[in-house]
Amino acid sequence: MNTSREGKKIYLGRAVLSGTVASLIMLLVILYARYSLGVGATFELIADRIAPLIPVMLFGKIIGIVGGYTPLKELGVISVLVAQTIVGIVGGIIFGRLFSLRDERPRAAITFLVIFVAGLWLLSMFLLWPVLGSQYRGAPAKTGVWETAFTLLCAYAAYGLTILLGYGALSSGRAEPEGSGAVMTARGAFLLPIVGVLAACGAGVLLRKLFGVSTIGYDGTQYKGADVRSITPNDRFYVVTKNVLDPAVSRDAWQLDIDGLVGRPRTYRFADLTALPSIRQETTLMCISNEVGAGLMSNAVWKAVPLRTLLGAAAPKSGIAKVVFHAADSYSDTIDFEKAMNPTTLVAYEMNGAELPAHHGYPVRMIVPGLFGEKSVKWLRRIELTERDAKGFYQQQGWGPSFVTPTHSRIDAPSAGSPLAAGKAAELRGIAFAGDRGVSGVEVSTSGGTTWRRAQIVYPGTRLTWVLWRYDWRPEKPGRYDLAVRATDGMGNVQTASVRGTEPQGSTGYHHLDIRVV
Ligand SMILES: Nc1nc2c(c(=O)[nH]1)N[C@H]1C(S)=C(S)[C@@H](COP(=O)(O)O)O[C@H]1N2
Ligand SMILES: [Mo]
Repeated sequence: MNTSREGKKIYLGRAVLSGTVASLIMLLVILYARYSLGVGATFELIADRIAPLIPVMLFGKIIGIVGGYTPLKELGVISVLVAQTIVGIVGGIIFGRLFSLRDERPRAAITFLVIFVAGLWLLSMFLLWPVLGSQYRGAPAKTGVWETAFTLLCAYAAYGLTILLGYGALSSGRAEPEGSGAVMTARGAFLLPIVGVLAACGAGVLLRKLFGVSTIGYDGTQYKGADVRSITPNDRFYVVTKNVLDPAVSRDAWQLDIDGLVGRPRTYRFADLTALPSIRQETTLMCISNEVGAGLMSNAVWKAVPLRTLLGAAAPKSGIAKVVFHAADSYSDTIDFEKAMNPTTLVAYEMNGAELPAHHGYPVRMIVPGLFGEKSVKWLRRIELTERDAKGFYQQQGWGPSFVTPTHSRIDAPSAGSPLAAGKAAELRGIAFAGDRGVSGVEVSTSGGTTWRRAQIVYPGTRLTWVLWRYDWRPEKPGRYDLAVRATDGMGNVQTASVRGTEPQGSTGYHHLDIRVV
């Protein structure tokens, strides 16, 4: 009685131990392939598979609850790591149970393990199919699919082998007598924990390295405030990414495919692309998640090949509805064919005279003026022409349907915290942006919007960029003032005052600033 209960405990202990160690080995394989080859890891693939299925309003709510996009991503990674370990341990327990039932060759246990490993792999292939092509070194999706499939196979097989090792089933080929799951072979008892500790150390080292280059350090970087300049320096350009680990594309592994409904599918190496006639175009980008007054917007000069040059060379067939941009991180977005043929829609490879920084899409990204930053796909890898009404990563959540940038304006100076002196001149400054419609005027109110005065445009930019404005104000009396700003776009339409949140079509309303005059 006592011994069998004891035996059960040890059987369970052994099963959990081998399941845990095997899960660690599996993790080690996955992390190693991610770190050294840029193969998509489970925690990225699963997140990328699930994220587009979350309805936009729920997505916003979840982000609110967990305190931001970055915490949500961290939670996602941790959940997947915990879940895959639990699955691994459960596999170990079932194996152990079957193993301890037999007194000959543990055939049932081994059969189970083979089915478990193969089944998990097939299930992964099936469920993760749409994102298996992720390849963070920038290799084509076809290569990515094979690499991911092979890596997962290796990882799961390593898991299975570790379980076998843990039970000595490899060396002895013979199970121990019934009930003696209690007696662990001396070798297994000794080896398994050591293997576990080594695997844990290895996984820890890789996780730390990956954490060091993760997007947690820079995702959501804003550009705003008193020192905003007309052109945003590359290292201060706002950053938004769906990833926990951004692609680190190798120019040599990279190619750009143009396919779908075309007469002449095309593949460009980087040198082929840069050999084409290029233009420099200043364009401001803004994220759809940019709240009124926020800094998820920046302006740069992009060196690029107009997309229509590439589309023209591919001989588009008739009936094309959408052009889909696919990226190395399995991100995608779409624009109408007509917009794609607009001469200002660009395939860009330089930003402010330098090669594209890694965070901004190295080596090649889209620049789509007039529409939210979502459409300006980074780490571009494939352009697909289709007659379908294809939907992009965020579009699938239900963002949109319009992605046209509404007119935005912002007060950058003074800052809300610093009081002004009564009777003294103060300079109000800020930006205004109206997608690809240009800004024809900016007005400032120091009375919460009851009266408006014209601000001076100090940097006019172009139709595709923001403007910088200033306004000299001499507050006469001490007190609290409600400053506000509004812009008029190039079509003569005054920015709407109606307040709208970011989901699902971007925020609107006037930026107000509460200023104390003393
Ligand atoms: N491949 C890829 N492209 C992407 C994204 C992404 O996550 N992956 N994010 C998009 C979003 S939401 C925005 S707002 C812009 C931001 O570009 P930036 O980081 O260069 O400012 O990139 C877009 N392109
Ligand atoms: Mo965005």
